[in-house]
Amino acid sequence: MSGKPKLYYFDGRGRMETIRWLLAAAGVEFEEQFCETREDLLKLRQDGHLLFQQVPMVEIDGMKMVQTRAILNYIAGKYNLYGKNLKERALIDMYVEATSDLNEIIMHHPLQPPENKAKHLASIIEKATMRYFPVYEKALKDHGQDFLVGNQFSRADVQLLETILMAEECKPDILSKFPVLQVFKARISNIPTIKKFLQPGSQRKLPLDAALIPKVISIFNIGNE
Ligand code: P9H
Repeated sequence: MSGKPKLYYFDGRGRMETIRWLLAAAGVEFEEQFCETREDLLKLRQDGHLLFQQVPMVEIDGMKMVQTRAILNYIAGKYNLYGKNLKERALIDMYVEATSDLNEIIMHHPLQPPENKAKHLASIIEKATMRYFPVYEKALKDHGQDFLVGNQFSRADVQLLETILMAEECKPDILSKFPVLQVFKARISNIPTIKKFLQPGSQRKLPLDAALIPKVISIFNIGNE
């Protein structure tokens, strides 16, 4: 074991991408083992590596962690991205649970049947612009600080930036009515660790595309569970 965290998932975003973002933002190098086939997933199960028979799984500090939120909480705590006290953590949790809700909708968009794509995209844009982004725009405007919580960099900033970029892939001008978020996006994107992760050639994954979708469907037996 190299001491670096090792991530077990398929070679794409899905539920592992936010974990990649948080490790990258913390400046932590990590290794990856990709499930290319269903056999790869079944092998991880047979070898007893998956507590609930599911990935993402992250080997870190001698643990085989599963459950995305549990993994994110551990990384945020370990690398001081979780606020200075319980109240800040509470606010961070409210913010990241909301970005996760929007992220969850966006990450499933590529897996939508063609006849449902347009409606699903419309709901992404509606929720982003009417429910979630107005909250972050107001919070940043009201306190005028560089970061969402406690005037210091936290997982809330990382996960909001990730979700903003995913939403912009759905609708490039989705931030047109959010001037403060536009400035926030530029500021957080220029943090050295994140700037490096946004460079081509990093371990950041591309959106699920036509080539990868059938592979994901076969690995996880989607639709035949
Ligand atoms: N609570 C792939 C692409 C986009 C979105 C989701 C899945 C849930 C957590 C095998 N893992 C399709 O559903 C694949 C979870 C973890 C847990 C899995 C099975 C998923 C996907 C792969 N499915 O937050 O970690 O749903 O292992 O038998 O359940 S990810």
